[in-house]
This record gives sequence, structure tokens and C-alpha cells, in this order.
Amino acid sequence: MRRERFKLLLKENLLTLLTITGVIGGIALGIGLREIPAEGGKWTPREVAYINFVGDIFLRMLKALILPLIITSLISAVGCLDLSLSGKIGGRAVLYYITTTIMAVILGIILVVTIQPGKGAEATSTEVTGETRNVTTTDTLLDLVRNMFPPNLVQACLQQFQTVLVPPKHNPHEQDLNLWSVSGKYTDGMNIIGLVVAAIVFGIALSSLKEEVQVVLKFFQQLSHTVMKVTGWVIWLSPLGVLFLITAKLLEMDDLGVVFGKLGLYFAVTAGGILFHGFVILPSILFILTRKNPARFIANMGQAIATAFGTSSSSATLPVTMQCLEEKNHIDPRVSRFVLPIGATINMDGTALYEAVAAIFIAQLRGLPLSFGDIVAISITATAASIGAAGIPQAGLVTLVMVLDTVGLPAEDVSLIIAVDWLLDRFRTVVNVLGDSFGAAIVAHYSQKELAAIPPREEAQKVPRNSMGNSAETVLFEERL
Ligand code: 7O9
Repeated sequence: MRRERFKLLLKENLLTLLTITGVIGGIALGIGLREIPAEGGKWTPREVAYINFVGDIFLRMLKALILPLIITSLISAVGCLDLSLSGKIGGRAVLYYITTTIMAVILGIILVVTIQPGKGAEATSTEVTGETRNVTTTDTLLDLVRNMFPPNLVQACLQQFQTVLVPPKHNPHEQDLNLWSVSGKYTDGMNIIGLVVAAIVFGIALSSLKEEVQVVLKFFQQLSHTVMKVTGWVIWLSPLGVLFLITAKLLEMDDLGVVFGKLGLYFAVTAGGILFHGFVILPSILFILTRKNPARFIANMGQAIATAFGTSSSSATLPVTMQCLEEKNHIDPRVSRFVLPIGATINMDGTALYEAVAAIFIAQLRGLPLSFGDIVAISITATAASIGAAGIPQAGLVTLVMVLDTVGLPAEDVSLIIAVDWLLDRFRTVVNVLGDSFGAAIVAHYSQKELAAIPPREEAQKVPRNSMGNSAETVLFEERL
């Protein structure tokens, strides 16, 4: 039995070690291989695509898990809690999300205002590819709310709603967007906010019908369990996946030295702020509130951190995050499966910090003086943008445009910082994932008593670690019915 446990431990940590080796190997290989094309030549896009192939397959598998994972997790977790408890857990999670996001924004603002990376830098813009969209902040926020209520759930898996502005016929060059007419269209991309809301409502309905719908609840719990099983398999690809993703990305980039030379200080301030928030402030909050060892907690999330860095997508990382949180940090699945999908959708501390810093950096670069009111406005929009990002079609740039708009900076100025965005995105994603994980741990800690009070139907406590390597807690979750 002991040997078995030891083997299991080695097996789990071996994978994390391999994945971290994959990250480091990817960086080394990427930097090394850049030199290969002769005389300042570049790798062709085709060659880069070939190198990216394995990484792409890994990413596709992770993405395939997102939809089944969020639907089954939310329905089964909310379904097995009574309404008042899920309200409490949800409320605690949202309180944590808002507090930490605001803290991240404040940290970013303090750094960028004191260090002033935009003062000395020169304003050279890179060409932005892709159309710039005419949007107003109000329309974007209204779309977010509209997308919470999808008229067709099947369509919501594929498309989301977007308001489009059409210039008046008699004056196609009208500058004032208020005079444009408003229509709407569906654009490609999963309507994640709509699906999350629908799954929660469905879960609440199951929980209020109780005994009547035991079979349906059991069905979703077992489906959720099955999806996690597949996740466990996909995770074995992560060392190779992240290696190829990172190598390919590094080969694709233009001259790294030039880029960091110009934007070096901005990059350092943003990355420093993001990492300080994720690796100092949030762990301190975890320690103060739960007395858990934050270093251990972070080490247990290693797999998720490496995947976040490799994929730069916290939604693609979600299956891995859930696995690490439940299997290694032993967070109650009823909490993690409930709050993680919500966190992945609305809680993005790294993104919020980044947007605030970026907007103020651009203002400094343009020599635009900012009043205290401007800074407050930037903080509020950056927080709102990070909450709404997942609900906005082609988010990324659009949300930053919203923040720039609050202080009257033009959308084109996004191009000033685009050169280092691919790398900052990876740091943001890591901290977004960590933020969700700390949140789940804190919420689970405060909900411990209430969760324990839900009487297990069978003698589930006696169920040991099963053959699939799932913790007793996971089994307990299955048996709670
Ligand atoms: C970063 F919960 C899920 F899994 F269902 C879920 C699915 C999709 C959650 C979120 C999304 C989603 O579409 N998110 C999204 C996030 C969409 C657009 C932009 C962003 C912001 O992404 C971060 C950033 O750029 O700062 C970062 N790359 O955490 O993934």
C-alpha cells in the first residue's frame, strides 16, 4: 500500500517535472532554433506551423473538453447543493473575485504611476492587422448582458451576439457614433456567459426538484466525472504540447532584442506587477485566510501553471486547473466545479492589471496628463473589461480599446504595445489561473462547515482511494446523492 502511494506520488510529480522541463526546453529550443535560418533569414510560416503541430493537437484536445466540462461541472455541483448554500458559495466567490481584481488594478496603477515607463519611451507603432471595430462601451456592456440570455442554447455553443453600428446612409462619414444606427448579428465563438448562466439555472432547478430528479443529477455527476477522466489522459500530452507551442511561438516572433529594447521598461513593470500579484499578494491572502501553505499550494498547481503559460488561454487550461485543484490540493469538488468555471469566465486579475497599466503607459507615451478622476475611470473600466472579456466577441484588443476610450485615447494606440503582448498574455494567463485556484481554495475553506452538514446518503466516508487514483473526496462527491 505504501509503495503504491509512493509510486502514485512519483507518477504525479514526474508529469509536473516533465511539463516544466517542456516549458524550459521550449524556450531554449525556440531561442536556439531562431539562429538556424542563414543570414538573418526567418523561419517560414509553414515551417512554424509544422513545429506547432503537436502543440496544436494538444490545444485542440483541451479545448474540446471545455464545453462538456463547464456544463457538467456546473450542473452537478449546483445541483447537489441547496439553493441557499450555492448562493452563499457563489456570493463568497464573487466577493473574492471583485476584491482581488480591484487589488490587482490598484497595484498596477501604483507601479505605472511611480515608475513612469512611458516617460522616456518613444512612440513607434507597429502595424496592427485585422479590422478595427466601431464600438461604444455601452453597446459592449449591453451585449454582455444580452449574451447571458441566449435565445437558443444550441446556437450558444457556437455563436454569440454582437451589436453592430451602421453609418447613416445620407452621411457615411459621420464621426459621431451616437448618430449611427444600431443592428445586431451573431458572430462565431462560444457564448460562454450564456452557457454558464444556463447551466447554473439548470442546476438550481435540479436541486429544487430534489428526489424527483435524482437520476438526472446522477447522470450529470457521472458525466462530469467521466470528463475529468479524459482530462487525466490529455494531461499526459502536456510536456510535449507546451514544448512545441512555446518553440513555435518564439520562432514566429520578430527580432526579440529590438522589441524589448523599446518596450523593455513597460514590459518589466507589467510583468513584474502581474507576477507580484499572483505569487506574493494572492498567496499571502490564502495564508492569512486559510493558514494553508501557499508554496505547497502553488507547487501542486505546477501542471496548470505550465499549461497556462504554454497555451496562453485560461479556458483551455480549465480542465487541468480543476484536476490539480481536486487531486493535488484536495479542494472539495462541489466548490471547485462550481466556482472554477465562473472564475475562468469573469475573474482575470492579470488581465485587469495589464489593461490599467497599458492605458496609463500609452497616456504617458502620448504626453497626456491624467487627473485623479481619469485614473479612477481607468480602474473601473479595466475591472469591468476583465470581467466582461469572455463575453465579448474577439475580446483582447476590444477591451483595451474600451479602457483607452475612457481617457480619450484612440483605438489605434493599441498598436504601441502589441509587440510584447504575446508574452505578457502568458503571464496574465498564469495569474488568471492562479487567481481562480486561490479563490476556490478560500471559498472551500469558508464553506467547509456548511458542506460537511450536508448528510451523505451512503457511508461514503469509508470509500478509499479508488483504482482510478481519485481521492476519497471525489468519490464522496459522487456518492453525495
Ligand atoms: C486568459 F469557463 C470557460 F471555460 F468556459 C471559459 C471559456 C471561454 C471561460 C472563458 C472563455 C473565454 O472566452 N475567455 C476569454 C478570455 C475570451 C477572450 C479574452 C479573454 C482574456 O484572456 C486573457 C488575456 O488575454 O488577458 C488570457 N489570455 O486568461 O486566457
